[in-house]
Order: sequence, then structure tokens, then C-alpha cells
Amino acid sequence: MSPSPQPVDVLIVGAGFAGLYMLHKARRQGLNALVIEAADGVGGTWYHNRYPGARVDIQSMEYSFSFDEALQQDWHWTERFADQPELLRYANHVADRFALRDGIRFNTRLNGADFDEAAQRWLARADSGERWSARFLVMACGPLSSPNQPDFPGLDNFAGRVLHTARWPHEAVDFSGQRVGVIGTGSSAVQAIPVIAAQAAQLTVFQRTATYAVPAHNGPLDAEFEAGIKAEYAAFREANQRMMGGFGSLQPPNRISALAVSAAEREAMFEDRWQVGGFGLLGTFSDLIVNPAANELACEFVRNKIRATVTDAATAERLCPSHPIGCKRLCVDTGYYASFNRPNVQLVDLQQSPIEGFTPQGLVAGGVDHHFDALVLATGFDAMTGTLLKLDLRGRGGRRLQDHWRAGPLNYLGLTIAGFPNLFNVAGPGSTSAFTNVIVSIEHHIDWIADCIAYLDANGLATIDATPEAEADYVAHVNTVAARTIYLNCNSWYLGANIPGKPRMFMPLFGYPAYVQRCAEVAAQGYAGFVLA
Ligand code: N01
Repeated sequence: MSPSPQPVDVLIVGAGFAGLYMLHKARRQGLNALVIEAADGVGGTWYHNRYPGARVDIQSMEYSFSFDEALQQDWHWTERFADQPELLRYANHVADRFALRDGIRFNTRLNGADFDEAAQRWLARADSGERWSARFLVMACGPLSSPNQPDFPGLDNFAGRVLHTARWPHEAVDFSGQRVGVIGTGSSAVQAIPVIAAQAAQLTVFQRTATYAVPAHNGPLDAEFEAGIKAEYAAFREANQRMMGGFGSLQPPNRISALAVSAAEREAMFEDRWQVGGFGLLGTFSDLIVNPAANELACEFVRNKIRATVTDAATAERLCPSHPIGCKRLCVDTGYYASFNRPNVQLVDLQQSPIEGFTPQGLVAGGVDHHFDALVLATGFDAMTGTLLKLDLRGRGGRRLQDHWRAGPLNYLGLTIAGFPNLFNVAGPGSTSAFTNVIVSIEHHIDWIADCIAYLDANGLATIDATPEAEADYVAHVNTVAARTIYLNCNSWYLGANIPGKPRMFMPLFGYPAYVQRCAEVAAQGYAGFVLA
């Protein structure tokens, strides 16, 4: 007979940045909260994604918590774009600094949870056999936490080592003297390829879709720059809050159309931003994300950079993407395109030469045998929905999330799901998380959730549940916003298009400030669109 469920006010799933801050915030609010985490350490994304070259693509001074002034003053980043080990150290520092570890149950994976309508609580169970009865269930599992391991027929035939970028081993992987294959050319691959290329005897990159990458120009963090930000950290955070992605106030978007300037001016303006590096290129003009003709000018600017970098003209052309820039998440790189000038690196275009099967020595593509000792799958994630849909979550009337989300991830405000009362999904579908500095989004979500719980408590209310009408209106809004942009014009993980059979529905919302305003208005109106009881 299993013991009766342990009562908690808030059960939090995941000990990444969202779970850590939720635990801290809940405790400060006097709530009894517990985090359960499948891994044996904190850090979420930065715990699992240990592939060579892994680092953040938002500047370190921005990619950090703002909720505690002493924390942001004390912490020192060593590089402009912090690498994975430093980011993991930061997550551990936060856990220790705010004494969070005793509220985290490691090596414990949630299996599922049922909403008990009589008790108005979530009954949750883990693989350890433990059970909890929670008033609130906060899914802090991360939008990019279920690795996509494509169903490559015959992969088992391969006798060498297979690694996935998002489940990289903790011990160092040494490719010295080895032949390595990499499948995928998204952000993970773009960061890993230059590092692997420098170490391995031979590297073969299997590309299905060419990718746009802008230089990081990474380097040691400038002491004067750091001091300047720290002198006015709060104002810097506020300025970032007004940006469309919650970051980038150091280089705000220009307010001029790409079509309103001469070709020479345009080139110079793109070049300025290219020299600075990072995502700012997409803000060179006001219409790159909304006007395909303007967008194409930015595409051609980057294609010309590829042509100028890659010495073999045929390889350069194969590396030139044809979809709109920014439609898939832009990659921020250090030497990605230049890697293809190395004599030990070759590119295989899977559009022209599809994978036909695997052999003990490697794979066959387009009739050609490719041999390698290790294969790296840089094939991304079942984004935004994959992790929740692996669980057995049942809301009112025993309705399964798999049924509610059959045609796509219905949600209200990117935070809640109708019929799943008191369940909050952090940085999930319908939120702006994917387009933002995700730590900014996480802080916004956790603060909103904590305020919501405080409101319920102050008003003697037990539950909050989105209405199906509010949910339907909201999902339509997310798609209306996307339809005004170039985001529907390619096969991205934003659309679920990277996973065979996944419903094609645009999941993230574009525009952080308007989103924050809407969430605040809903709360100010006594949680409009929700039933409180
Ligand atoms: O994954 P991806 P990722 N056969 O989905 C290819 C964040 N992130 O891990 O484009 C052959 O972007 C797929 O091809 P295609 C960031 O938000 C951030 O790289 O679908 N190829 C693509 O090339 C990012 O967007 C950082 O045609 C297959 C690649 O695999 C998100 O995580 C670093 C295939 C997957 O690219 C995901 O990035 C890393 C198949 N069956 C990640 N299936 C930072 O810099 C997939 N591919 C902070």
C-alpha cells in the first residue's frame, strides 16, 4: 500500500531557472513548495546541453536574474556570451545563495497528475513511487527539454557511438583522431561544429536545411562595460523590458524601412550590426520581420557573407539558406561557416542526397557511403509541447492533455490551459518565451503566477481555470500576430514542423511588451477570461 500523498501548496516540475525562481518566490510568499527534478542537479537546459561550444546567444549581462539586486551586483560573467559551464555554475550559485536545495527532490521524474475535482487539488505521482497532493502545479520543464531523436531507420546498424547534443555525457568526449558525423545545422550544431572540426580527424556535416548564422564576436567581458551596466542595472533591465524580445536595448532596432534607403546605405547599416554581432542584425530595419521583400535584402546580405567566407563556391552555395532570415531562430556563431574551409570538413546536402540507411561504419546518403566513428545528432527538440505530452496529465473530468491538445497546444495567456485548473505552464506555447531572453520571460511568468496565487488566497478562492472561449480567442490572437510576420514562411520548431506528425500550429507569441501588458490587464480586471471559484 503506497503512503498517502504528501500535501504541498505548490508542486514545481523542473529545477532550471524557472523552477528555482518559482521555489524562491513561493517560499517568500509563505507557501509550502517542492521542486521535483529528473536530473541529479539544477540548471535545466544548462545541465543537459553540454555539447562542445555550448553557450548562450543573449549577452551574459542580460541573461541573468534581475529579481535580486545583490545577486546581479555580485555575480561576475567572464565572457560576453557565457559558456555552458559558467551558466551551470550560475544556476548552482542561485540554488545555494537562496538556500533552495532542500526544497528540490532530485532524480525524481513526474509521471503524471490528475486534478481531483472534489478536493480541488492535483494528485501527482513520480517514478520513485512518491505522490503529492498539490494546490498548484507549476510546469517549469522548459520549452526545449525533450530532445528530438528522429526515427532514422536502421540507425541501430551503426556500430560507433551516437550522441545527442541535448543529452551530452557529463564526462569529456574526446574526438581526437576520430571521424565524426553531425546531423543537423541548427543553433546546437552551429556552435558544436567549429569545436568538433578543430579536434576531429574528419568531420562530415549532414545538412537538411541551410542556416543563417551571425557572428557572436565573443570575448572576455569588458570590465568598463560591466561596471557601466552594474551602475544602473535596474534601468538597464527596464530598458530591455521595452524591447520586442525583452533584450537588446544596447542596440535598439532602427525605425526605418530597408526599402527606404539606397543599396549602399543599406549595406553599410547591415555591416555596422554585423560587426557588433548577435541578434541585432534583425533590428537593422523596422520591417525585416514583417515584410518579405525587406527580409530578402537581409537574407542576401548574409548569403554574401557566406560566399565571402567559404572558399569553395559550390559549398558556399549549399550553405546559403533560401528561407526568410529570422523565420527559424537565428544562430549566433563563432567560426561556423569558416569551418567548411578546413580540409577535414565536408558538407553533405541531404536535400540532394537523402539518408538511405545506416551501416556499421556510418550511413549511406545519395548512394554514397560515409564512414565515421561517432555520430552527433544535433536534431533539436520536440519544442514547447513535447515534455508535457509525454506525461499523463488529466484535468477536469479526467480529460487528458493529449486529447485537449490533439490539434495543437490550446492555452490562455501562454500560462494556463482550460479545464486544467491551478496548473501553470512556464514559458510554454502561447507565451513570448521563444522570441525573448528567456530569463526575462521566466521572471515575468513566475511573478504573474505568484501574484495570482496571492490574489486567490486574499479572496478566499480555491481555483482558477481559463474559459474555453478565452482560450480559443487567445490562440487565434497568437496566430493573427504571427500572420503579420514572416514566421509562417518556413518549417520551424515554432510551428512544430520539425517533428513528423505534429500538428502544425504557430506556438509562440511575438511581442514581449504587449504580452506583458495583456497579462497585467487580465489580472487587473480580476482575472478576466478565467473562472475563479
Ligand atoms: O535544434 P534545431 P537545435 N534529418 O531544431 C535537423 C535553442 N538553442 O538544438 O531545419 C535530418 O534548431 C534540422 O533540419 P531542418 C534555440 O532556441 C539555443 O539546434 O528541420 N536533419 C536542423 O538543422 C534553438 O532554435 C542555443 O530541416 C534533421 C537541426 O536538425 C533551439 O534551441 C544553442 C532531422 C535541428 O535544429 C533548437 O536548436 C542551441 C532529420 N530527420 C540551441 N530532424 C544558444 O545559442 C532534424 N534535423 C543559446
